[in-house]
Amino acid sequence: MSMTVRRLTRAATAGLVAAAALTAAAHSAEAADTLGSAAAGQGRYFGTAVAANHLGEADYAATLDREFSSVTPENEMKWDATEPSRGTFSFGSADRIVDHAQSQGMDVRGHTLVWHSQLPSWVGSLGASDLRTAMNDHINGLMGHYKGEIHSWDVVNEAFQDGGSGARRSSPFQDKLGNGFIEEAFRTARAADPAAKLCYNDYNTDGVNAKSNAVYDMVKDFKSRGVPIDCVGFQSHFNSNSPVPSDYRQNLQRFADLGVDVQITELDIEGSGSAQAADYTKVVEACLAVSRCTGMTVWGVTDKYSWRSSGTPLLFDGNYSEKPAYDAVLSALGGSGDPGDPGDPGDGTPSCTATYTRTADWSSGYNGQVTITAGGEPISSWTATVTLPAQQSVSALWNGTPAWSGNVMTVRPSWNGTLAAGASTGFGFTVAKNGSDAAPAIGTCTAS
Ligand code: G2I
Repeated sequence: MSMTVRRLTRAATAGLVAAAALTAAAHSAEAADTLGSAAAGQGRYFGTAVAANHLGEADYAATLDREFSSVTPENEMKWDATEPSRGTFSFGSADRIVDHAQSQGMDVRGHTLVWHSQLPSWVGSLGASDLRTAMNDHINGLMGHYKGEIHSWDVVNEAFQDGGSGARRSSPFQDKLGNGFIEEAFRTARAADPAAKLCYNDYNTDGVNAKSNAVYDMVKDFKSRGVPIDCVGFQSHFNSNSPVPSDYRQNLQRFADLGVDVQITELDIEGSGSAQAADYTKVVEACLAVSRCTGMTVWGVTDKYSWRSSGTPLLFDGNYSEKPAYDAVLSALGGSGDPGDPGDPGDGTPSCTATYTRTADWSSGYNGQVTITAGGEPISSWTATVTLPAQQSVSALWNGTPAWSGNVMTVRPSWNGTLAAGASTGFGFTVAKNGSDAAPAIGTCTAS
């Protein structure tokens, strides 16, 4: 299909999509038992990052379609994916995500137009004048293709350095075009799709600090000079080294007070159980407390495909079961779990989730650890299965009692069966690889 036809098709479809989104919102007002519908009840969207290559997985698509009202392509709209060589645009994977979202009445966030990372090498080798043209051509190419179909674009991503200086990060754009490249990108973006909200997006700007101060000063300057900017994205990748800041809400509010919307754009919080759930609650409550916080996006559907998968930072585990963090988010959004949903608090049904990490690795073997987390009810026992690749064998196991059937190891508690709601335990094991380095498959956790 030629690009012209594709553009016409995309624009014509956009009208239908708006109608579908309205229907979804009207329907959801009645039963706020999903993230998207509960957030809609608060006038917000609740989105997730999506990878095109997982859309064919039935459980992935079902969870995505049921729970979320917005999607962000995780990698598919980045420069290396969309313009791998100068002037040759490829939209196949991004189109798959946009088409899927539209068929479900979901909105789409565009991520990202100008970023130092996932940048093809040809961009870095251009001289200043060519680079300026290439940057503007890239913005026009993407925004033109998706004109009218993207609710917010991350126009510029991560242009400030980490640490205390508040300085700009070195990149081909910064080094060759100077500070003005950000302003130029926003002006080009406004002309390319006047209906899209234009965001600046960054990480470690979630609390008040030197980096967020520098972004704040830039936004203030843009607003005072009429440079088009509509929103600031706070990525919000949290873990024990970078916890949810105590002044998170205050920081969101000071940006909103400059006259821009704020969005939580890439939320994930490493951890598990009730501690992780409590951190998610803080984030949702902060957004809801700021009227210009228009929506939240988690950076992935399931822990198993997270960029930080070993930190199990998302709302659904590797089996697409709702984690305590899911219940906490739903509840903070004012939604209520379906009493029939295993894992929802108060359903009276014991449940658990099992997540796997390789904790040590050497040429002939490895150690695996399975973390068992109780759902919304206390449990007195749990059962998890570990299916090993055919060649591998287990030489030791601790904190669990194994039973074997072929290469399937069923593990029950040794001393650690009793768990409070949301609490975690786990078992570990040592595997002889015997020539296979593949990971074991962890089955669904059952509890009593
Ligand atoms: O690093 C987390 C995020 C920080 N903010 C900007 C986001 O765009 C960024 O997303 C991550 C994706 O979640 C990863 O999936 O960006 C990474 C790259 O900067 C993505 O990782 C890349 C791998 O590095 C590549 O090896 C891989 O080919 O994903 C690619 C596609 O799977």
